[in-house]
Amino acid sequence: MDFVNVADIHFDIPFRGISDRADLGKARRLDQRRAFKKVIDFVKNNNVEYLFIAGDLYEQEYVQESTIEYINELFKTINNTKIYIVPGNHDPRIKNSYYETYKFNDNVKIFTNRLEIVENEDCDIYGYGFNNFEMNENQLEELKIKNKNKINVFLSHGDIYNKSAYNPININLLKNNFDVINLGHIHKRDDYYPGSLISLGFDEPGEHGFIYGMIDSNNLSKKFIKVDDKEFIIKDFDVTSILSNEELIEKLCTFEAEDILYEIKLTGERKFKIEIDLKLIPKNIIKVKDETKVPIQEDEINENSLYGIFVKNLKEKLEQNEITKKEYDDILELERTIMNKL
Ligand SMILES: [Mn+2]
Repeated sequence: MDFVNVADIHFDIPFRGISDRADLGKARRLDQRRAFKKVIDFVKNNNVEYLFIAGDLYEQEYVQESTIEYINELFKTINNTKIYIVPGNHDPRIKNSYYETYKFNDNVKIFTNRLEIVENEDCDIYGYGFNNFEMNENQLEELKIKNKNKINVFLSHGDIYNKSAYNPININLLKNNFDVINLGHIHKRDDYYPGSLISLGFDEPGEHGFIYGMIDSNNLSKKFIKVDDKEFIIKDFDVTSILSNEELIEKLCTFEAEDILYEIKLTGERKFKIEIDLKLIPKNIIKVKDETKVPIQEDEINENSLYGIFVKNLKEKLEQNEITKKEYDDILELERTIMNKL
C-alpha cells in the first residue's frame, strides 16, 4: 500500500506577521491553495491509495465556505483515493464546524475524538482527533490492536514531545503497536510529522511539503516531497563597511528574489543614520531590523564634556565588571540616541 501524509495546512490563516507588507498575506493564502493542489495532483498522478490529513487543515476562526468548497472539489478529482482526516486543535470538530455541517465527497472520512478503527483490505487505520480547541487526555491507554498481522496505521493530531494541552501522546506506545505513524501538530518535519505544508512565517524556516510513504513486503519507506516554492529566511547583514544610507539601500536591493522571503537583521557598527524606506527595497524583504551600534570614538571619551565624563564613568564600570558588555553597549546606544549624536 502507499499513502500521502499531509498536515498543518491552516487554510485561511491571516498571516499577520507578513501582512503589513504589500498584501503578502493575501499572496500567501493563494500559495496555500496552490500547495494543496500540488498534493492532490501528486496523489492523482501516482494513483496513491490513501491520503491522510493529520489535522489543522483549516483555521476554524477564519476559514471561508468557498475555501472548503475548493478543498472538496479537489477531493472529487481523486475518487479512487481514500481520504482520512483527523481534526486538529485549529480545526476541531465542534458543533457548526464544517466537519459537522458540510457534505464532503464520498471518499472522505472524518474522525471524531473517539479512537476508531477503520478496517480496509490491506491495512487498519486507527484515528481520532480534536472535538475542542484543547485536548488534555486521550484513550490511547485502552488501545488494543485488533489484527497484528495487518499493516496498522496510526493517524492523529497531537504532541509527542511535551505533556501539553494538545493531545499528548507517548511515542513509544505508538512505536510498539503501529507500522505507520502519521501525525500532525508540530510544524517542523521529522520522522513522525510531515511539518506544515507551507511555511507560516519566519519561525518556520527550511523546505516544506508532505510525506509520500510506501510499504513493500513490510518495509516502510518514506519520501519528502517539497511543495512550498517559497522559503522564509532570517539573515544577518553587517553594515560596518557601508558608508551611507543610499549604499545600504543599494545593497538591500541585491536580496531581490522570487522564492525567498527575508527578514534582514542589520548588525555591526553604523557610520550614518539608517532610514529604510520600504518603498525603495524589494517586496520580498518583509522586515528590516536595526541592531547596529555606533562606534565609540576615543576623542569623545577624552572630551572634557558632560558626555565625555559619562562615557568615562561607564567604561570604568565595565572594567570593574559592575556592568556587562551588553549593558555597556545598550546604555551607550541609548545615551547617544538621546544626545542625538547621529
Ligand atoms: Mn498546526
